Amino acid sequence: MSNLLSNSQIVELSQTLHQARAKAQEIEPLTKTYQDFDLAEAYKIQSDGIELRLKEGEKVIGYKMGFTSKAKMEQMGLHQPIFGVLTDKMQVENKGSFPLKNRIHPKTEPEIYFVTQRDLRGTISPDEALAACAQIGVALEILDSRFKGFKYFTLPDVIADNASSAFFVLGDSVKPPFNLDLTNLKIAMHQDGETLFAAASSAIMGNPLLSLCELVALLHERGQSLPKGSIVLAGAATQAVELHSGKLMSAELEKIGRVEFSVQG
Ligand code: OOG
Ligand code: MG
Repeated sequence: MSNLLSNSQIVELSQTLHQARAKAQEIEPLTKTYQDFDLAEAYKIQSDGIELRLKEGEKVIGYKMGFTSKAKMEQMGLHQPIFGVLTDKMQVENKGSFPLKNRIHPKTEPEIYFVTQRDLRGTISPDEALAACAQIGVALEILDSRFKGFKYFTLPDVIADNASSAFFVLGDSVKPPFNLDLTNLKIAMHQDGETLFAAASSAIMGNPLLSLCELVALLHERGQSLPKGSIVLAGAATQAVELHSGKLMSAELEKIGRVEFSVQG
């Protein structure tokens, strides 16, 4: 790790983000008010922030990938895959309601998710990734950046902010044996039944399984593996949209099913 930040600065920044989330108060991007830092330091701020949540009783249950499709890269102006950590407290029930109270500026986006049934480490192929899946399903991720106006411009900022993670809803899924071509499934997001965005699953790195491989590689770079039983969000295939009170948000993934939640004011 390089030394742009001291350990105490890393701790301070993770606490600043933790407080911003707890109080639902947006802050300026860290690199704007503070100073530049690198990707390794950004992941350290992220994991210190997760430690703060674990101390409050939360449990890590998986990971989410970000910027794995062109639509997302272009929406946010950043072009390299990143990951964030998912905890049990972030999960919202399928068909449940999501209150806007105590949120900053939440958005939702359609995702494909995996649940793994064996530990994964190092460099793996899409076939190995598929063989390690116990479930493949459709999800809606609910993002809520801690940064002003949902704008941050740099990868270190968004990585430190746990890749804008806030909540996620897991919907229908299928179990092995998988008779699916994962590169060619239609995925669409709707608001009150009206389609907002649709894409092919190949929008995610050409094959969403490559996003799972990329996560395992990114974890390996940090000396970590992906434990069996992890939930993994592969990254949105389309842009994200803002949430509005009273709306029913849903996503459909061809051959797999549906996920939905309603937004409460
Ligand atoms: C960062 C998170 C990106 C995805 O699916 O690409 C992400 C953001 O959009 O602020 O979750
Ligand atoms: Mg996402």
